Amino acid sequence: SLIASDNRRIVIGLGKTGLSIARYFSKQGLSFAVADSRKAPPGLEQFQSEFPDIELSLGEFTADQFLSATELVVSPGISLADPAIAAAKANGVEVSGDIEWFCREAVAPIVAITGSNGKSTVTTLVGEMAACAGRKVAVGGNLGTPALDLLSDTVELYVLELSSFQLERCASVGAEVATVLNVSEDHLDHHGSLIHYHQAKHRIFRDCKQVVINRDDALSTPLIPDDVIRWSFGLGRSDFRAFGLVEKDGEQHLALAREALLPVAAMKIAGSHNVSNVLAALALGSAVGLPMPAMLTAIVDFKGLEHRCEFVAEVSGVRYYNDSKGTNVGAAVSALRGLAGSGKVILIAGGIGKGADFNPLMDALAEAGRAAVFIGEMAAPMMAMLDSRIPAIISESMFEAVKVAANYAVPGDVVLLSPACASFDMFSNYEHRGREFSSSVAALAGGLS
Ligand code: UMA
Ligand code: ADP
Repeated sequence: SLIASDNRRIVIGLGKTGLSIARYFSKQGLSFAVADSRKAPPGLEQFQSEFPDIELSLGEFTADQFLSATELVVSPGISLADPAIAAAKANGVEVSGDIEWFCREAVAPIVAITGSNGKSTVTTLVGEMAACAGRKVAVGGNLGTPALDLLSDTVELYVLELSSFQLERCASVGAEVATVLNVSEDHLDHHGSLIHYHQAKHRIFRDCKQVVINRDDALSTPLIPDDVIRWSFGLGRSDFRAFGLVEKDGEQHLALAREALLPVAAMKIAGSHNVSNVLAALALGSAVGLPMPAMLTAIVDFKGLEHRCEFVAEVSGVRYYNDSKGTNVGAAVSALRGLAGSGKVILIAGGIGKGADFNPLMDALAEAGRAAVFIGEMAAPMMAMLDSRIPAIISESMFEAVKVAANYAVPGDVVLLSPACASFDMFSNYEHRGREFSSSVAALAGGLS
């Protein structure tokens, strides 16, 4: 399975990203080989039909496999700590990723978005704002279409969601405007510590022209030269180039400087974290010159994404929300606090814990929760950490969890699935988990009616 020595550039990984890199290199006339540690990677069939003549190596990487390469272009799902990759790197082999190649090639301005939570929501909304303004916009990256597949001469604006894995293998982004929306613990099993994760995210600011800073999260503030233009957002007062909230006619409004722009109540997406996301999108859109009326129209029309604090149904006076994409502690805490209104929340949480500290979630639960239902690998540890501060129970299936949660709820309450964990112990992915939740709610509603 050794790569022939005349193939000095090796694409590692044959998923969506690997395929997009292969397409780009072959279009550019650059020679390359491909390696994937799996025997049957998802992109295999597609690759063999598009590139029958390109050398491919499948199966576990070996220490000497990459040593004679000049460059490894590594997919985001493969750790740079992989022994074979680390050995090559230590030997002077260059390591890059798809975003590095994209940024070298892209001509149109790039809006680059990262952060622990809210990336997909903000990326999608900025894309819709640009479309609403009549710009030819391409939206992708960690969200949906791999960046290299977006490259086109007709694109006027790129809006990219970038993960810490994509950023850690990109030397320079050179975005027109970049933001780290917020930083809370996630993927610590991979990055090892919050500092490494923070460093990976802040690479997004390299060589950017403008930045957007979250005034409510000090960890989002970049160390950058003074000539870089700064915009900001936060739930406090607005100011010059600073989006925030003001009260007008007894109502909260989104605002820029001293100007009220839109009542918060006009937004369709729920929770204070989503107010923050909308203000971030306004700041990013303003930085690339999108007209305010188009941005506000896009906000009013925006229904949010599936599995993100998505309203499912109201049954017997209890509202059910699917936040299956709440896969870390910060996300679940903000969903819980954001949706707790007049009633209390019955939270369904648990799954694979990724090495996080769950105490902040237990504290939020003790304040805003009526009860908790825990599922998956983290169920027993979460039960112990909650320490009987509110009623809690462990459930073996999503349907049972929803049934138990419904029993705890009283009219006016919210039942929220926001697991704070990855889903792979019980489900194929977060979408599967969210669908199981929604269908359980539907079954429950059917049984009651
Ligand atoms: N893998 C191997 N051996 C290999 C290569 C990959 O076992 O040689 C495994 C990885 O460990 C991983 C899986 O295959 O479990 C997929 O890895 P990949 O790098 O081939 O992934 P792609 O299909 O190219 O998808 C990636 C992003 N996936 C990851 O970062 C894990 C997608 O984000 C992204 O949409 C896509 O590129 C296009 O840019 C997904 C994601 O879950 C949605 N991202 C994480 C998140 O949002 O939290 C970071
Ligand atoms: P990402 O792409 O970063 O995972 P999403 O927009 O898909 O972000 O939202 C994922 C989850 O993160 C949501 O379901 C919600 O629980 C939480 N969330 C969204 N926006 C924020 C925010 N601004 N701050 C904290 N948590 C958030």
